Amino acid sequence: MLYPDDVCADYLARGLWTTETFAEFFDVCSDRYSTHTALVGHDLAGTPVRLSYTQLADAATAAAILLREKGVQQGDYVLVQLPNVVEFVVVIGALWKLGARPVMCLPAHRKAELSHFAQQSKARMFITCHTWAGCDHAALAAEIASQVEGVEVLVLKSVGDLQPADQPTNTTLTPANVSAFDVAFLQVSGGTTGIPKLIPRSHADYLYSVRESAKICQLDTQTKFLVVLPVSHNFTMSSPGILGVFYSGGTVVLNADPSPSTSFELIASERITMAALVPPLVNAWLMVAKMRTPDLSSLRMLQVGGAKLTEQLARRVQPELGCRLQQVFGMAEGLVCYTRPEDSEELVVSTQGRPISADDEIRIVDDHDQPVPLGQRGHLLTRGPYTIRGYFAGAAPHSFTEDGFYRTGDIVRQLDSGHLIVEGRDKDQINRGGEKISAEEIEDHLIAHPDVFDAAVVGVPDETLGEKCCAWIVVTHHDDTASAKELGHRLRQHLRARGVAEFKIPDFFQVVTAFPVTGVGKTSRKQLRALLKDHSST
Ligand code: AMP
Ligand code: DBH
Repeated sequence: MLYPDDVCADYLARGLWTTETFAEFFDVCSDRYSTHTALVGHDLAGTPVRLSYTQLADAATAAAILLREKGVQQGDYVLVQLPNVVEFVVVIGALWKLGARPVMCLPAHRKAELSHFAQQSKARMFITCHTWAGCDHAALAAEIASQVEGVEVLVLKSVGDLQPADQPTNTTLTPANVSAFDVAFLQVSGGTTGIPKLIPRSHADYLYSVRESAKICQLDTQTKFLVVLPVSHNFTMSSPGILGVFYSGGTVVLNADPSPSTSFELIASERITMAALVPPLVNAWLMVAKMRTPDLSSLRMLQVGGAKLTEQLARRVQPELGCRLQQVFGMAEGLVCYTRPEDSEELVVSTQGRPISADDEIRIVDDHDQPVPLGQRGHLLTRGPYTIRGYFAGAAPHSFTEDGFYRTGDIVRQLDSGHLIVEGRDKDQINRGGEKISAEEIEDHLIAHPDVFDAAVVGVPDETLGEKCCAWIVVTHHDDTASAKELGHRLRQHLRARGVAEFKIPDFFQVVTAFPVTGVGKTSRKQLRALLKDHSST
């Protein structure tokens, strides 16, 4: 069990949690909203698709039968790496119907991340597509399958591939005997340690956050939600995301192309009411909106999260896009904070919102885990009805306190109203426009190169992305003839060859003969990073 028994019993007794599983959740939604449009988008072949709740449920049932024929069983982990296409929703619905567990890979993940996820989860299958956005995902999946025992590959070309060849006459599936307190799927973490971590989320905890999020965001059957960020990301899935929309009977519109103009066309043609973005995309939307004056009259709420939104950008959203802003500060590990529709303009532009639930326990502490006075900056620790108590397979135990609080790695301060302001972070992570990069992970890859004696990866401020990534390198043999540019080129190729996701490849390389040492002469990587961060930003 993911949460202690007494905690499960308490959340259940108080009605926060229910025993509903995702399979039941999908059935309830399709019964309740049957003919209403659930999903609009394209399939992998580029064919436009519109599915009602009943049609989506039927497609998921058919896909479940197909996947069962291909050997997927209850409890199996299945890597799913798909862009924003209808197949993604059909596949996860199918897996849940079987009581199997999707592993929510991002399209940007490459060999290094995917093989780790496959190994860790002992995945049964890897479901992906052919070439998408220049990446041959089928080849990638084949490579993973050749390295990790027991992984079958299923490459989809269109939504039709999810229909079994002979549709059995009795298409009902035996409901899987699944506990709502058990793992429903694995989210993936941006990570701060050498390897990205898998995040086990249960049916009960996740669906609780989905129901509460849908209420907070006032979703209903009229909601039309535009998905621009990767659909498998925790923000897009659950805050309130596609699941919140399905719970409320609204319509999910998938955009497979993140360019602002495509989004603007969809907002106008589908009468979109809500969209979710990371800060750099807000910037892009504001720029293009100025030039093109699109029809955004249906858009009521623009959610922004994943990285800190500057107050300057936040103030421009309502006047320039004509919709309300909602800041969302969340994490795949659990805790999600929202500014509320009823909050004052000041709170909306200057805070990252307050937690979903009165049962979210927030501790803001100093370096010795002692609480700081209200209003002062400190490390954010949290525990509650939808925050994990541990990573998959017990990884990174130090990310949790003995009494089960998750150490978020964020530095925050809290206002009397409960709203949090994200002031910085204490984790070795770079947040590149919402995409998280573990410094240690990239350093480990760099150090494996023969020319690299030592490496330290730090974030440098960037106007558009918030931060970019800079790798400081001490070379093994200093060679005056080889320029930093050449070395940077070699190291980029080295990282790509090791299968590191493109967004994690440093934007800049700096070559030095030795790393500076701190006042006390220590050269721990953590201190080095702090020191180099100062150098990089001056
Ligand atoms: P992950 O644990 O990979 O899901 O990433 C979650 C992290 O993203 C949080 O711990 C924050 O560091 C960062 N984050 C998410 N939303 C915001 C936001 N609205 N403002 C600032 N940082 C954010
Ligand atoms: O960055 C995140 O991981 C995130 C941001 C907003 C998240 O997981 C969420 C909302 O649920």
